[in-house]
Amino acid sequence: MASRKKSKAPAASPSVDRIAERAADVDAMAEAMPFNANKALEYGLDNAHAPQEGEGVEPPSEDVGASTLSEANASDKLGTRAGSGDPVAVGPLDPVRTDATARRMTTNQGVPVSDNQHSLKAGLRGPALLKDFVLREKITHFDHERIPERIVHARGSGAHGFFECYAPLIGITRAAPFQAKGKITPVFVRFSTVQGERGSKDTARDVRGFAVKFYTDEGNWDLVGNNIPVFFIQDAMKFPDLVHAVKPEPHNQIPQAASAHDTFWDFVSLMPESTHMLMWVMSDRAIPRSYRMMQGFGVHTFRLVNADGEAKLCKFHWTPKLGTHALAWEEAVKISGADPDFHRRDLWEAIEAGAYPEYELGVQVFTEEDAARYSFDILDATKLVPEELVPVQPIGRMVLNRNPDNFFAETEQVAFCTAHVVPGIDFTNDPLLAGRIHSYVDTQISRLGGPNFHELPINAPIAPVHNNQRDGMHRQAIHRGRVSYEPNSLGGGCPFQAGAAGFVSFPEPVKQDELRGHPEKFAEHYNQATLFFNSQTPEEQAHIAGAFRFELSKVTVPAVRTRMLAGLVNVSRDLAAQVAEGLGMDLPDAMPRAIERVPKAEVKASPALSMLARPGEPGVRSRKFAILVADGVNGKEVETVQRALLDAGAVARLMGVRIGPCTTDAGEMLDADVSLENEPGVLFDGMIVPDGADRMGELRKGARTLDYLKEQYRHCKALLVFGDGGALLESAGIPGTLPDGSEDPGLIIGKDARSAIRAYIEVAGRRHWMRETDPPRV
Ligand code: HDE
Repeated sequence: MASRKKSKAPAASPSVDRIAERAADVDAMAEAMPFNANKALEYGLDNAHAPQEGEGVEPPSEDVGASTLSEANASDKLGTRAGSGDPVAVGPLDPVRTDATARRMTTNQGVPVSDNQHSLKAGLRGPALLKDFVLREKITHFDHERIPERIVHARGSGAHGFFECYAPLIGITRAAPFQAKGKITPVFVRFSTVQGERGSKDTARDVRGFAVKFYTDEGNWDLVGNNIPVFFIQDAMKFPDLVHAVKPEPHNQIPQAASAHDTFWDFVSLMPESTHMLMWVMSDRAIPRSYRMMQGFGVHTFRLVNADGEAKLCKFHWTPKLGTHALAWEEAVKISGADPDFHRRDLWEAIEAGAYPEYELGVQVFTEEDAARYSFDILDATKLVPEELVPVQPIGRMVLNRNPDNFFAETEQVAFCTAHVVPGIDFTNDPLLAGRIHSYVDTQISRLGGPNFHELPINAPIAPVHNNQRDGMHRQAIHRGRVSYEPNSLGGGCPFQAGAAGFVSFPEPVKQDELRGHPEKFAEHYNQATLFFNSQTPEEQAHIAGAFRFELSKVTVPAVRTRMLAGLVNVSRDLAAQVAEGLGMDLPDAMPRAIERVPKAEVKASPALSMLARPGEPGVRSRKFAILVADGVNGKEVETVQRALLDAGAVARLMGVRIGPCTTDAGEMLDADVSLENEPGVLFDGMIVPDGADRMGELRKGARTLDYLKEQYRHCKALLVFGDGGALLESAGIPGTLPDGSEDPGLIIGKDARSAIRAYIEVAGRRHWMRETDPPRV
C-alpha cells in the first residue's frame, strides 16, 4: 500500500454491533469514492504513454476486506485471519518442501496407514474388497502420476542458482536484476534437447534448450533460449510444420531423437532460410560435451528499456566459464548406449561435488538506427548480429549451485514462457517471437492441467501476486474478501493498478497495412551460413561436412539429398562438393535464390563463431578421468596421478576389471569404484594406464584395454600411459605422431609420475582434433 495514492475514508460512527459497524465502514469507504477517479486516466495519448497509478481508499478497518466476520474464529486448520496476504507458494520454497524423515505414513487425507504391504481381503486367500480406500487411493494416484510431456524440449535437466549483476545498467534498462552491482537474483535453469521424447538419450545431435527463469523482485522473467543463436524458421506460422518434420515420422514413430530422416530434410531443403541454422546443427555445437560447456543465446532481438522509457535493441549471450567443448560424433553415439543420462548425470554430479557451473551473461546493445543499416534484418531469427559489428558486453554471471529436491515437482513442472518479461525488458516485432509469446502460456495450460500453473511452487514468483483472476483447475490461493473486480469501492479500490511503476509496453509506433509477408531482407538466406562455415577451423569444417554426409546418407529419397546439396552450393561449393563426394553423388547446380540482388555482408569471418576460439579456463576442473588398476599395479603412480587430478579439481575414478579391491605392487589395497564393463571409456575425458606386473601386466595387454585406448585416441582425447607405454600404444595400433608427422601433444608416455601427470593435465582439458583423418587411421 506504501506507494499507492490514498484518500482516507471518513471514520465510521462507533457501534456495538459488528455487522452494522462493518456495513458502516464499507459504506464510508464506498462513499469516499463518489466517482471513478481513475476513469479519466483511461483516455488520451499522454495517459497511454505514462499510465497512472490507480487511486483508492484505505479501508477504515480490517473487517471491510474480509469475506466473513467469522474469520476471527481461528482453528488449527484456519490459522489466523488474513496471514501475510500473499499466497503460500510465493516466496522461498521452504513452506512447500516436504520431508518424511521420522514421520509415519498417512493417506492423502492424513489418515495413518496401518499396513502398506497388503490389500484388504475377505480372508487371507479371499477376494480384494472395493472398500479398501487405502489401496484405491494409492493406485488411483499412481494411475495419474504422468503428465503430458513437452511437445518439444521434452528431455531436460534443471538446476537452481543465482544471477549476480556486475554493475548497474540503470541508463539502459530498469530491469530489476540489473539495478545494482552485486545484486543477486535467484534463478532456475532447464537445459534440454528438442527432438526426443522425455526418456530419450542426452547425446543426440540436436539443438540444446537453455531456459532461465529469473525470480526478480518485480516478477518472473524467463529468458527461454537455445545453445545456438539462430533458428530454423522466420515465422511462427511454420513452427508446427518444422516440429512435425523433425519428430519421429508419424506412421512408425522412427527415428527417436534424430534429425537424420526423410521428413526433416525434405522440409528444410524446401525452406532455405534454415540453411544458417543447419550449419550450426551439423557442427559440434549440437553434440556438447556438457551442459556446463555450451553457450546460450536469447536468439531474438529484445528491447532494453530504461526508467525514462528510452529503448535500445539487445541480444542476450551466455558464455560458460569452462569454455565450449564438444563430443566426437562417434563418441556421442556410443555414449547414448552406455549412459543415456550423460548430460543429466554430468550436471547433477558437478553440482553435488561443488563444481558449480558458471556462465557469464553478455549483451549486444544497439539502436534501431544501427539496425536499419545492417545488411540483414534484426527481426529475422535466422540471422545473428556478428560480434565484430556489435561487441558483447558482460553484465553479470550466473552460478548453478543447487540441484532440485524433486525432478518432477521442479524440473518437469517448471513452466517457461517467453511472455514472462519484467519492466525494463520488452519484445521486438520478430514474427517468430510473437508466436512464442502466445505458445508457451498456451501449452502449459494443457501440460499442467489448467490456468493456475503459476501457483505451482517452482513457477510462483518471489514477488507478491495480487489480481482479480479467480478459480480454474487446481486453484491454491484462498482469496479473502468478496471483491474480485475493478473498479471497486468495496475493496477500497484494491488491488490498484501500478501505473508507471508497472510493466509499460514500449510504445513502438505502428502505421502499416495488415498483411501476411516478410520484408525483402528476410529473403537473403545464405550470407550468414557462409560466414559461419568460413569462420570455423579446418577440423570444425570437416566435422560439419561429416555430419551432413551422415544425415543425408540416412535420407532415402535421392531427390531430397540433391535438393539439399543444391542449397549447400550457395553456402560453400567446397562443402557441397565434399558432402556430394561422401554420398557418391554429382554436385548439382546451385539452388535458385529467393532474392535477386544479394546484399553485401559487412563481416566476412567471425572467429567468435568457432567453438575452438572459446576454450574457457585452462586445466581439467570437473573433468572425469579413469585410472586403470588391477593386482600388481604400480601404486605410487596411481597415488601421484590421482592426487594431482584431484588437486586440479578433476574427478579421478579407479577402473578395474571388476569393481572392488585390488592390491598394488607394494601390497597396498585399492578400491576400484568403476569397472571396464559398467563405465565404458567413452564416459571419461581421459584414461590413464599405470605400469604394473601380474594381473595389471595382463590387463594392460588385454583386448578391452586396447579397445579403450583406441577409442580414446579416435575421439581425440589425451592419453597417459606408463611403463612400456610406446609398445602398448603400438599394440593398440595408435600412431606415435600426427598425420602431418609432427608430435602429438595429447599422447604422453609417462616415466616420472609427477611430471607426466603435470604435462597430462595441461593437455587433457581439450580434444586433439589434429589427429583426425577421414576415415580414421585407428
Ligand atoms: Fe520453443 N517451445 N518454440 N523455442 N522452446 C517450447 O513450450 C515454440 C523456439 C525453447 O525447458 C514449448 O513449455 C514456438 C525458439 C526452449 O521448459 C512450446 C516457437 C527457441 C524450450 C514451444 C518456438 C525456443 C521450448 C514446448 C516458434 C530459442 C524448453 C513446451 C514460434 C530461442 C523450455 C513448452 C523448458 C519449449 C513453442 C521456437 C526455445 C510448444 C511456437 C526460437 C528452450 O510452447
